[in-house]
Amino acid sequence: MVTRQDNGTILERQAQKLKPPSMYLVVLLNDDYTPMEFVVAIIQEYFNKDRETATQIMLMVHRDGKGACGVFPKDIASTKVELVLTHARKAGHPLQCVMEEV
Ligand code: NFA
Repeated sequence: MVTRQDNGTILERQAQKLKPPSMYLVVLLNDDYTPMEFVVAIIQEYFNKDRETATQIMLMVHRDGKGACGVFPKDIASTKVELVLTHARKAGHPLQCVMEEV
């Protein structure tokens, strides 16, 4: 571990070792009960998509079983998953939302 903070060469070597933060897809999973309209509204609200794009994503999840809504750094992806799940549970829907490392 490097303790000197005032040496430009040492700090530069440290910086080169830093990896960019891992990115995570936030993925919605299909189920038989959550209304399509609710899923579209969720995608618009939490993933900043317009209604047309949100509808396309919803239909992909409905057809293929899963679909990505966006890619984010870990803490933001985790927060979005929790917000979506909390919203869905409050509304009484079983919608599932997970994150996958890219
Ligand atoms: N499959 C659900 C239905 O037919 C719609 C849905 C789409 C649910 C995407 C979850 C995710 N009502």
